[in-house]
Amino acid sequence: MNTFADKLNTLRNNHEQLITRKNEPCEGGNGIVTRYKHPILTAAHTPIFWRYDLDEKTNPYLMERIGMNATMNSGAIKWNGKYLLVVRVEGADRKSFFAVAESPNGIDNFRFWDYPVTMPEDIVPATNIYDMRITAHEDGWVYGIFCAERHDPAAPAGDLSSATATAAIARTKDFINWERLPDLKTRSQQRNVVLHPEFVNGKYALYTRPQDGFIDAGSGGGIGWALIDDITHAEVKEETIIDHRYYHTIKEVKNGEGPHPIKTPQGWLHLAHGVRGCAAGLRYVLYMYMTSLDDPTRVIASPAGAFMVPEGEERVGDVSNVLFANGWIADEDGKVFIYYASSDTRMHVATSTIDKLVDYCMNTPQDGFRSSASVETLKRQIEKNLKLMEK
Ligand code: M1P
Repeated sequence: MNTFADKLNTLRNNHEQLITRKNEPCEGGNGIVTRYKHPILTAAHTPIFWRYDLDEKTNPYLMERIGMNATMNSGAIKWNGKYLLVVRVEGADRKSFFAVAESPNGIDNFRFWDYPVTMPEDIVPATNIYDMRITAHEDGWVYGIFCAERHDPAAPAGDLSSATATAAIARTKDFINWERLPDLKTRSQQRNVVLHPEFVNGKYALYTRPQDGFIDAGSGGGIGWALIDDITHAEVKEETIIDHRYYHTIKEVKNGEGPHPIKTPQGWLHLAHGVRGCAAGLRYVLYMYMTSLDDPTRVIASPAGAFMVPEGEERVGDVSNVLFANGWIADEDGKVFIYYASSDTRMHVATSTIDKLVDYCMNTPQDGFRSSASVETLKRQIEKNLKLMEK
């Protein structure tokens, strides 16, 4: 019979093997991004000392005491030479919290810091917090904007599902100590709110996602933009929709900004998610667009369709058919690490370069919004290629 010490040893060895496993690029693909063979973070990557009471006296069977369910939707930043993810960890109790995991190379060997983030509360405590977007702002602070979910105070008695989504704001200089600022004041509910890294006209600028209800974007229209006078008492007074939703597209039902855009000489490069409804439920895919450096509210490139969709095992999980990204890192050499979650369950990385992503945005045909327009676009490419192939 295995002793407690034997079992613990096996647990530790298996865990260490998992988190130090080398990741490998997948062959093939569409030339725009390279996916990797293994997820970079799963619930099983969380430290053993989070999940197990390691004291034989109080846990003689060495059973898990605090289950972890998922590691998903993570903010990302390069910090002191390391690739840092602020991971949305979801416990077996369905509560999400933030925990930092770091890797020396951005594609494997992600290891969680010992303690999760202790996030101070706003005046009205939130039930659930998730999906942090990280922005190292030019004011010198690193901001984390995330969703704070609370039970809807207007819900009729017995309705234990209706909730409200609010953008919560915190800032840090070390990812350990966080200063919580008051939640964003807005007319509508908000999720997927992201801080632009630079001042615009001397003000903080936010990408927003106005929504009619907790789930329903409704009249929200798409990804919005708002200038904020004072980030320590942030209020959206005016909101302009900059990236609209359209009928019969991948963002027909909802969309939302991913991480903050990357500045390139050709414009701001954006990663976002788009949602459509189908018989299988909501389908979440990633898409890209670009905005002008002179006027970040002006869209200058809008490639049609999805940039990445759930593939293989990515399609299945707690909430199947979902890709969601709220973190990416652009290295100085132009390599881009895209951190995405699949099906609200696990984290992956895909790599590309700024040049390729700009090329993708600028040279992928736009949506013509009708089948006949798509056929005309396709015919133009075929005609050009056939002429080339004749030569
Ligand atoms: O379950 C899929 C996603 O649903 C929500 O996305 P959105 O804000 O676009 O509605 C969020 O709850 C997100 O966390 C989740 O991954």
